[in-house]
Amino acid sequence: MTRSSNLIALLFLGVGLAFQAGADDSHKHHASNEAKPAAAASAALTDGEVRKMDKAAGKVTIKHGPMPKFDMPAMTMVYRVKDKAMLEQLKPGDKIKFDADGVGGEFTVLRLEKVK
Ligand SMILES: [Cu+2]
Repeated sequence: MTRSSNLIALLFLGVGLAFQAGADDSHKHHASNEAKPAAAASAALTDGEVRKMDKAAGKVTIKHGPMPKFDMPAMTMVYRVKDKAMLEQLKPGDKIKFDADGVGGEFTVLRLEKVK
């Protein structure tokens, strides 16, 4: 009799813990959502120099500095741009700072600032 009442007590304890775990999960989820913008904002921009643009294709060739994010040394390479309008302000030789990411398997410039 004592054993079975202990078992019932344990079952209740178990249910209580399950409820608590559920509450904790939603809290964590909320917290990680809040952390996202901070991580994006802290992403460093990479230095680069525009070599040439292909406005029709929405691509730009950039001679860029090291990109630790991609484990990439300094090099010259072609990037797709997120928005073709980003190319309107550029001309070969422009110094820029930019952020890129892999989008659909292609390195894509998400953000670009001219350096004066
Ligand atoms: Cu590169």
